[in-house]
Amino acid sequence: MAMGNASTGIPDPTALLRIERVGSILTVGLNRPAKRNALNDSTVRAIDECFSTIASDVRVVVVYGVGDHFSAGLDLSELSETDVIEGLEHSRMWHRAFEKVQYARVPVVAALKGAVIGGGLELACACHIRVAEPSAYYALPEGQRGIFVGGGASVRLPRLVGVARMADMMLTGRVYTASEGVTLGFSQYLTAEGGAYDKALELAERITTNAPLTNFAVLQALPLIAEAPPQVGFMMEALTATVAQNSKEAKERIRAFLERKAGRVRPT
Ligand code: 1HE
Repeated sequence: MAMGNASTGIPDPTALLRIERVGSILTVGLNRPAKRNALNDSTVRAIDECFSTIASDVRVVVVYGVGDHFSAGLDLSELSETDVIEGLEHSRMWHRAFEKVQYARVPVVAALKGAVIGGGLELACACHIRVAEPSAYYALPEGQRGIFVGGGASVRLPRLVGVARMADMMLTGRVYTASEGVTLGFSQYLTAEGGAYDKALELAERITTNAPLTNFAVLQALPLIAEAPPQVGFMMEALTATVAQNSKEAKERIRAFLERKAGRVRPT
C-alpha cells in the first residue's frame, strides 16, 4: 500500500498519503492533488491502515489535503460498473476506515481548504476538530450524481449541522462557504487564507499537553455519553470523571495549580 515513510522523514511523492512526523504529531496529507484528492479505494484503505497503526508515541494526528483542495470526495472513475453487493461492501469499507479515524487512539484535527465535497466532507466529519481557511467550501453533490452518501455522512453530518441542512445540500446542491461553515458547525475554527494547516498544528500542539486520560475520555466516552439516555449518560459521566480525577496525573496537575505553578485560564 503506497504511503509516505514517517520513519525516514522523507515523503514519497507517489504515495497516496503523505505521512510525516512533527514531534509527537503525525501529519497525514491526502496526496492526489492532480485529482483534487479524490478518494479512490486505495486511498481509503491507506487511511484505514494509517489509523490502525498509529505509533504509541503519537499524541495527535493532523489530516490535510496536499494542493489547493482538501478532497473532491469519492473517486467517481471507480464507481462505474459495481453491483449491489459490491456497492454495500464499498460503503462498509469506507465506514471501517472512517471509524478508525473517529475512534483513533488520539485526537484528529482536519485542516480544510478548497473543496470539502462528498466523501471529503465525510472524512472531515470523522475528525474531532475541523479548521477551515476561507477557500474551504462544503457540498454534497450526490443528488446531481445520482448516488447517496456512503462514508458515514448520514450519521455524522446531521450531528454537526442538522438533518434539514444536510437534506437541503443533497436535494438542491447547496454549497456552504467557509465563513458560513464556521457559524453552522461544519468547522470549529476559521483562519486567514493559507492558515488552516498551521492553526491545526498549533491546536495539535496544545492538545499534546493535555493528560492522555482526558484526551482518551473525550474521544471514547464523550460521544457515547452524549448519545446515551440522560440517566445512563449521567452515570457514565460520573464513572469517567472518577477514573480521571483519581489518576496520578490529575492529582499532580491540580496540585500544581493550587501551588500557583500552572497557567491561569484567560480569554485569548
Ligand atoms: C475527479 C474527482 C472525483 C476531480 N472523482 N476524479 N465529487 C464530486 O462530484 C466533485 C467532483 N469534482 C469537482 O467538482 C471538481 O473537480 C473540483 C471543484 C473539486 C475541482 O475543480 P477543478 O476545475 O480545479 O479541477 P477538475 O479539472 O475538475 O479536476 C482535475 C482532475 O481531477 C480531473 O481529472 P483529469 O484526468 O481530467 O485531469 C477530474 O476528473 C479529477 N477529479 N474530482 C474522480 N471526485 C462514499 S460516497 C461519497 C460520495 C461522493 O463523494 S459524491 C461527490 C463526488
